[in-house]
Amino acid sequence: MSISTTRRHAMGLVAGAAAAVAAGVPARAQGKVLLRLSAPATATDQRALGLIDKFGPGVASFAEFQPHWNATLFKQGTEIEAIARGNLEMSIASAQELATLIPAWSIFTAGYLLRSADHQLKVFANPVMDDLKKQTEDKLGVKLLSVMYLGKRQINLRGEKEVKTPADLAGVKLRMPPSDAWQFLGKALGANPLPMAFTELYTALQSGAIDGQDNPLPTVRDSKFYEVTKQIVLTAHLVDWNFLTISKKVWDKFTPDQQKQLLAAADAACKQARDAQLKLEDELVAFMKEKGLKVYEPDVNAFRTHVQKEYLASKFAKDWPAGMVDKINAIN
Ligand code: KDO
Repeated sequence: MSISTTRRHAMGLVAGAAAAVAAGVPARAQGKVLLRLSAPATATDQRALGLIDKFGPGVASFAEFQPHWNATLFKQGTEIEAIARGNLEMSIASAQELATLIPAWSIFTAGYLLRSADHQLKVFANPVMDDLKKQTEDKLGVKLLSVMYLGKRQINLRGEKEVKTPADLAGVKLRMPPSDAWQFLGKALGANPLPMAFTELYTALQSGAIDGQDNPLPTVRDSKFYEVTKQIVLTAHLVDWNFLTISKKVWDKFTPDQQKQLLAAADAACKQARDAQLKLEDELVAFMKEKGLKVYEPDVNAFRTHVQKEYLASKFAKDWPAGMVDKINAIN
């Protein structure tokens, strides 16, 4: 039985696409590489806007950037595994999720270590990070392209009781993202931590299933948590960062020039997001007060002392490379 030309052509396309996928590189029309990114961030978050405005266009000549926001493609914390299985090309990773796979990353889940967006950039570019980056590439098959400033994490509560020290958080059901390192941070703050995905947060605050959460002010505004909470406690307990990541297998298939363009586009996207987040952090205390929230300045030294004591006595500190805390503190 003869096979029609159309069918033969279609079978040729399928075979070609299958070969490309087998090589671990998603096939695309016009020879562009598909770069699917999955993240729990919303499409209006500054990190998303930076990637849409700068990263996608910056690599458009050889790749198709396809972002999936609100964890609609992969659940928060499962993206690294999806990349390892070849089902995803990019993610916005946190040190806390990397720490579940490479324990030494937990050094960056410790409160009050990173001091500012500028300190983050200098630490990320410092040789002190080389071994962690190499382990992440070699063991997880993930390359860190650039650092994303998430912001200063503050405590955001449904209750009205003023919080001055960690003792005031005793018994408070504080949602933290789902991983050991995150849960420990909640405990180190003095609260009763509960694991919950970011996408469930608004409803849980609205229903009272939790007493509060922690996130930078831009996130509190972007996800409208101010509608279902009553106060912000300016602990600034973690100057938080994420990493724009790409599958090492996909990265290795690009030419040196394409890799240069990927890095430049990643840095441009992260710079746009960082500048926007910093501007918002300056403006949003007034915004939260206008929305009727109390904004308290706690005894930050009491929080810093308590959190650092808890971490240094914890199992996490045993996984930290010798001398790394001092090296990070010495970066100015
Ligand atoms: C969160 O779940 O609270 C968190 O802030 C953790 C971050 O690492 C990051 O995943 C962030 O959520 C999402 O990007 C949503 O902003």
